[in-house]
Amino acid sequence: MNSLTKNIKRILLPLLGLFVAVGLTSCQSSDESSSTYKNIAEKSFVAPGEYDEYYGFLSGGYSGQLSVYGIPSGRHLYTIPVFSEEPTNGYGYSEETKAMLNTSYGRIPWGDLHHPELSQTDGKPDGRWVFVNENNTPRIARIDLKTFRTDEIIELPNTSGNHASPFVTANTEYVFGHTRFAGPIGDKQDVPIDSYSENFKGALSFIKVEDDGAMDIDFQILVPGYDYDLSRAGKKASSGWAFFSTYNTEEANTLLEINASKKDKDYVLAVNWEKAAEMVQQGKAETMEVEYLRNYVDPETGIAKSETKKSVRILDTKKVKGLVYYIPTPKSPHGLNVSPDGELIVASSKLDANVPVHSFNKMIQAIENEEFDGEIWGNPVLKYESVLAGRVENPGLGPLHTEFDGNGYAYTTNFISSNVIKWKLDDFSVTDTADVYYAPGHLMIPGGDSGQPWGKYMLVMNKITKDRYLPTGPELFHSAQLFDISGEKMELINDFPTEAEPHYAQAIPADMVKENQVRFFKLEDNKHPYAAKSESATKVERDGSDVHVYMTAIRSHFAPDNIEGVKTGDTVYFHITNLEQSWDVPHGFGIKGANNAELLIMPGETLTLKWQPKKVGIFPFYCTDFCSALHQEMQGYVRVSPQGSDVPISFGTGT
Ligand code: K7E
Ligand code: CUA
Repeated sequence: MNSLTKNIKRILLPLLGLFVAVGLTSCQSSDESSSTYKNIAEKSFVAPGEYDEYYGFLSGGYSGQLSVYGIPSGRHLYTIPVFSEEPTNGYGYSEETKAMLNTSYGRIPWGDLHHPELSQTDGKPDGRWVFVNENNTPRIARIDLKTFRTDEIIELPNTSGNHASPFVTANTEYVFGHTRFAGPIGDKQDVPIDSYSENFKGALSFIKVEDDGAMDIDFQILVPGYDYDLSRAGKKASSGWAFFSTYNTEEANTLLEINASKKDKDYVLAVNWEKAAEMVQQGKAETMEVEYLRNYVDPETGIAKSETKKSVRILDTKKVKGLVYYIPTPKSPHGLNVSPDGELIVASSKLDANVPVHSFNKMIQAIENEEFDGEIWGNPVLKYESVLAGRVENPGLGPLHTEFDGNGYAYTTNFISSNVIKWKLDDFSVTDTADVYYAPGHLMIPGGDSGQPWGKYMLVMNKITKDRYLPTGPELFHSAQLFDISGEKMELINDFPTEAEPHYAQAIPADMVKENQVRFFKLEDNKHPYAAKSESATKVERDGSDVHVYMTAIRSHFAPDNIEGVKTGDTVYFHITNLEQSWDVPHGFGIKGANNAELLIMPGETLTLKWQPKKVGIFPFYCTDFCSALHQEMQGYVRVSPQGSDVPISFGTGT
């Protein structure tokens, strides 16, 4: 072997070794990735017939509804109608539910739902209710988790765009919300838009929640006309306080994309709600005349009612001091989150390079030591450096929302850089970054905004789905991506489309809700005034041009199923009682030409469909829910005669 050959060997052999090594590595990595996928599949797979670990409640955004998903499977379990009519079960169409959508602006069939928030006891989600906000025509709804039904909707006066809402205090003493769009408050409503700085204000609403869930506005706090974006209650050390992010402290009324981004800092507004409640108790609030509606389901009859409220108690922070403090916070913060121990207040400054984290203790000290930096309406602006606990440096671009895992870490979404960072609460260092597809808004860890997170899963809700699922034309659902966060690294384990646009979500261990589920309503408890609790109680009664049909449904017929004597110009009310007394036997009711929807009637329940026949003829009705082998036989006829006809009312089965 000559020296040349030796030299070639010397060079080539290691190279060959390198190739082999590279080959092996790539081989290994493909083994690794397939085993990774197997792991992932195991982590989110819920076998047929098995139940998910968590109920996830995802806002439906502009659908106005709340979607229920199983976590970790991503299975869509149900959609709870809240602010929008729902043809699936006749919510908003039946006479029993129509009033839920009443407002002081008239009846509104649609809403924009952003934030679900579970009720809490001792700072921990308790599984009683979930509250949701309506962003457009300001309302807060309460959903009962025994029935997954909307039981109450309250309107917020002096509010436009109820976005910083609906967050609860540690024992659900209050659910609160804040106006996003400032506006004139009080008698003087007809003002020039450019008189913003003079006339526009903001109002925070504190809504008292009774033990049975009933809500009413206890008081409002008047503050300057900024845009209030998000909020959370304090907890533990900081309970008694609530914190709100603001933008547009420039008080611009046009082209906000430029004009509301001018100032170096906006504020986090710290509100001592406990003190405010005391002051209201001491009679220090003024009473303002307003008009707002409270809609609620009468627990006896199951029929929704509206009541009009005429006044609200106001604490004006121009006059009442010691309730609010302004914490300077860089660049139009969006998300506002409080750590599980109540000490850290994270405001995601969406236009800043860092995420500022404020300290509650430092805030209290700064108040005591009067470390102030000016005032607003006579209320102190605290020194930024005096309150700042630290910064998450270079978190990514466009930080929006943060949640906590209860194990010393926080997770923040970056809208622009399409990722989530995991960072340490003790030194604000970033320990992991995970890409998401694509622009994330909120993220959710079960209990992750409460005093006691269940830090196993994290759901990230993204704005742009693009190539994640089969295309559905120009319009796409948004995506939710589930991560396992039990290890050091965030691991993507599931990916599923969501209804409309989920903003925020909440989740709770399934056992805390599952056992309390109502499976059917007891017929003996049915106090509906038009219930027919047996076939012998069925009848048809005329009252002027109103015709009331007391009808029953049971597998597999309606009684009565032949009705005559109805005339054009009549208003017919079909009051249908489902006589079944076992789980999962709903009956449906649809009639040709009805201008509303079907009814889906649960066992033991009575629901009413209003029908105004406009044409003469024979109108079939039928059960819309495949309830039994003879479901197709579950049908009947109404004969409609001309207005002046003398066909008498008659009804029956099998005459
Ligand atoms: Cu960030 Cu309305 Cu809470 Cu959407 S909001 S993301
Ligand atoms: Cu009853 Cu189908």
